[in-house]
Amino acid sequence: MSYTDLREWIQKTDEIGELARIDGADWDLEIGALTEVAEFSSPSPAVLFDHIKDYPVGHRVLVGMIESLKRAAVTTNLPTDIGRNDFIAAWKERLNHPTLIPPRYVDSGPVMENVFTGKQIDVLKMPVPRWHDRDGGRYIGTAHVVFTQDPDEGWINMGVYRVMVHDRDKLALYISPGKHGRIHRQKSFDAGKPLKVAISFGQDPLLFLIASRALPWGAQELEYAGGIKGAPIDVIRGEFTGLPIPAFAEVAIEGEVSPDEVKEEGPFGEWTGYYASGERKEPVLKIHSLMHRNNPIITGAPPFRPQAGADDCSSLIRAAFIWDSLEKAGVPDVRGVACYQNRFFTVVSIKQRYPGHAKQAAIIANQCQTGAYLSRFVMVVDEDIDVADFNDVLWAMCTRVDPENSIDIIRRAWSGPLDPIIPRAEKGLSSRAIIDACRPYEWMKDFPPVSGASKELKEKVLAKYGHFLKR
Ligand SMILES: Cc1cc2nc3c(=O)[nH]c(=O)nc-3n(C[C@H](O)[C@H](O)[C@H](O)COP(=O)(O)O)c2cc1C
Ligand SMILES: [Mn+2]
Repeated sequence: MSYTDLREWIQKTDEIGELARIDGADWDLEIGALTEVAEFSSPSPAVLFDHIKDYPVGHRVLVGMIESLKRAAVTTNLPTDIGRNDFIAAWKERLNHPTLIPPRYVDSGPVMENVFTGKQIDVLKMPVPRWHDRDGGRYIGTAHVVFTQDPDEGWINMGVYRVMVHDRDKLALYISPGKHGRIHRQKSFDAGKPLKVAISFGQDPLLFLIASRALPWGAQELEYAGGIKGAPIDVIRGEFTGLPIPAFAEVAIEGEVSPDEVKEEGPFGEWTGYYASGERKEPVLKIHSLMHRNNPIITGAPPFRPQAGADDCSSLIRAAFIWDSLEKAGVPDVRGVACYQNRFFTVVSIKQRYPGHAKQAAIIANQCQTGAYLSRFVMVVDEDIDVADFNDVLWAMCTRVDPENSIDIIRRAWSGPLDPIIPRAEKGLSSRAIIDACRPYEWMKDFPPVSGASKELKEKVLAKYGHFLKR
């Protein structure tokens, strides 16, 4: 096990030279803007904010936890020198043969160093940032973990669903339709009951990472996290909810979401790069108890416009999930998967084995649990295309696609209020383009040969004449 809690994780990140510290920033927009700048710089460090305006020294905010492959490796118990393809392969292997270790319930933990109930509760005693200038409030939950229990089936889910502060003991919890927490909420409301929730707002980055993945319905994400860590996750049992709360969490609350009280949530700068879901009335989360460590650290991952590249940790893990789903659905000879622009554009390469192979891969990649929500384009390419090289991908699209024949549309698929292309009144469904950018199966043997010198010839001429190219 590489580290125990967030504080040890920060130390490790510092040791590998990937931690920046910024003192003096304002919780109001400055932390958000600095986070955006750090995220789009290369290399992109994790940033620990301290001496935050209006707050006691030591009340901190940490962002950029898994923005580099090295930090993602530290977090997910993989070697720090791992490369892109090995990282995907390791995750694919984990999904194929998951190790599940149930959490260990303990009586107490650092999270209980300070416990508040009733009138003593005030979440704004912590430096909760206002991340983007049009945000409808301060968001305490962007890199947190929301625990809920299925009222009928009993299993416990972890999800990342954004949390806005209404006031000192009231929060807004926004869960998109179709997410597990939303189905738990619906089941509770249908039974005329509030939804009990426990939320940690600063915790081992692994828990955040696992909570934000689309594991199958019924899968207990805490057990997956334990499996990856190689040790059970220590949790206390929430007194009010009975739900697990990570014992080493920095900040946590217990509370309930009631069907009877609603209040405006949003707008929020979202991962699409827009404030698309605007402001809606959402059920209010009333806090029953607030607990935090001394000098608490809030973890943050505010969304910004998606990055073009396919090499951020989240895209690599998404690729591994989609690849795993393709294999589990029996699609043979998948050679690569890459995700661009977050959920919007997925590329799969296959070695075409039979007519229809490409279409089958495309539809499963687009409609498996990880691929289905709010995606836009899925493209299938032949095995000679490097899915991680966007030039290669574009070249395949421009030369092996006959738009009239190679593009299909899936209509009325899973989307939601965050989708910028759907008018506000109609949120919920969107279409997908399936692009078959493989050489047409029927005549692929006659497809024009690819031009360009062979690798061997290039190596040979470089060895002989390469010095002429150097300046
Ligand atoms: C930083 C971050 C913020 C997220 N915010 C939300 C959100 O506000 N609402 C939501 O429904 N999903 C949000 N998600 C996506 C869910 O966490 C993700 O779909 C996850 O699979 C949900 O868990 P579930 O599959 O157990 O429902 C967010 C993900 C990340 C990484
Ligand atoms: Mn889940």
